[in-house]
Amino acid sequence: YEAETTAKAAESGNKATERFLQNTAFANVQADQARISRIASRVIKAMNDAVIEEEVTYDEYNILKAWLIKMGNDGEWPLFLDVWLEHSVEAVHNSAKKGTKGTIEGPYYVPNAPQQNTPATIEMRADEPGTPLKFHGNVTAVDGTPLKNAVIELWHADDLGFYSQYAPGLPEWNLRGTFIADENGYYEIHTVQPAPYQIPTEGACGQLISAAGWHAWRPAHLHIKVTAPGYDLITTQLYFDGGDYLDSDVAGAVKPELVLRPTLSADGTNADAKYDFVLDPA
Ligand code: MBD
Ligand code: FE
Repeated sequence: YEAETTAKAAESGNKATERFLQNTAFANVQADQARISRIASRVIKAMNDAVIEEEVTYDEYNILKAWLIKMGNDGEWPLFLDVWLEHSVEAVHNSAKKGTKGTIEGPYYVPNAPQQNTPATIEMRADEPGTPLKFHGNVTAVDGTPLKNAVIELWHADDLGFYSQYAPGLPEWNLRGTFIADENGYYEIHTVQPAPYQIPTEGACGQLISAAGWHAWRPAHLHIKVTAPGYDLITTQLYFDGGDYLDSDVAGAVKPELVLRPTLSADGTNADAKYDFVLDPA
């Protein structure tokens, strides 16, 4: 798996940027001039307040300019925004939901992953490293109705912390799939446990992290989108109890309701994690 370890910030960053720009879902949002003025003024004021209160120098101002230019050159705007801002957007978006908690999507979702009925095994290499994980549970509505044929999209990093399509040397759909629950809303997906994920260190985001003395890690996580006809789509992530960085996720996206407590087989080689999803009506 040597090739994966050569993943470069600019490679994954530029792919995330390209992919994002292909997504035109927001292209027709109507501009509300008063709202734009209000929000833009607040953001500009927050930056000016920081400069005045911290007595920012010209040297520091020029470092900021160079760093923002690097952010674009590295293609890391999606990474920067998803790590340090998306969690607040998600909080607003899901504030009225009663079902399963959402959390951020992050920069590495790819739509239209190969679809299978469950029980199913996600696409992986014949010699895929990592602890085999049986991930299963029920999908219901908030009123308890089982949601037959619910659709579960799952994507996650491999045992070395790399995502297919964003790190070199991985099959296109490795550890990505779309799964259809059965007629009782039960799903069962066989995969491997992901490793914690480290934000690319040599790009603009990594530069900030090391300059500030922070760490660049996210706890190991599964990314999931769940929906069913007539129900809201929820985008979320699931984490692993006892794993590293659960209390210090660089992206601030961990919620206690989203932590799995897998059981291990008697010989310790296989993990089993059950999680029930609950959807809000559309
Ligand atoms: C990830 O895998 C991720 O989930 C987020 C939020 C940011 C960067 C990489
Ligand atoms: Fe992720």
